[in-house]
Amino acid sequence: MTSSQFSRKELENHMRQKGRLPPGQILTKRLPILHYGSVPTFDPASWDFRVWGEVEETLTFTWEEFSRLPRIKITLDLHCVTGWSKFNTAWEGISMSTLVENGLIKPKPRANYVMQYAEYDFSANLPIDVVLSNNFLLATHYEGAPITPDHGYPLRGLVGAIPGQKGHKDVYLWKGAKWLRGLEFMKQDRPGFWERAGYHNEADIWKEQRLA
Ligand SMILES: Nc1nc2c(c(=O)[nH]1)N[C@H]1C(S)=C(S)[C@@H](COP(=O)(O)O)O[C@H]1N2
Ligand SMILES: [Mo]
Repeated sequence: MTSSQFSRKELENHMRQKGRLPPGQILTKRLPILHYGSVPTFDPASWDFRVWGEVEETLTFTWEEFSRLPRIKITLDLHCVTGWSKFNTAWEGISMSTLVENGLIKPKPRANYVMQYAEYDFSANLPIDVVLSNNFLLATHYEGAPITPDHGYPLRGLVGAIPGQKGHKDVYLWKGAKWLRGLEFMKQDRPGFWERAGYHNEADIWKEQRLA
């Protein structure tokens, strides 16, 4: 099914039958823009990406260094806590599990959680196993082009459901930080921006863990 030939409702029923529509969600054809605050500007000369906390080595990447990291392509179903789901979205970016497998990032054994930090003090926390699974990406491209400023250019944390695959921990979209600037590996969990504002810490889409 391509989304142009069918009505929104037909596509939604199809996804429900396939078991891909989580409880309480409706299908949307376009990708909404949602965030707190304003859209930051990107300056490649001053931009950096930091990795710190429970890691063997603290790292700082320039934009030039970061752009040279190997990228992969993945397709994800995105589910927003406000009730919309956008299916089959195509992304490109850096896989955290690849960076760890390559030994570029070396989490300590006691690293259990990861905090994403973005521009303007936005943050989002996740268990390390979610960050290292196939449904989490440090995304640079959406639908074949660099992510637009509204959606997180030049880099965002992104988490979604892999179409037709259960068994990953699937969480709402707020668990991926747009305009991402760093990752802190942590022994103990801490709430991020929306989690402190009352959203559910775990955010499992199949259990409808929206608010705490
Ligand atoms: N930096 C930052 N990232 C953020 C947010 C935010 O407020 N600031 N909001 C989150 C929420 S609540 C959602 S639903 C998604 C929306 O992503 P989109 O605008 O690309 O659809 O971004 C997430 N990442
Ligand atoms: Mo959201």
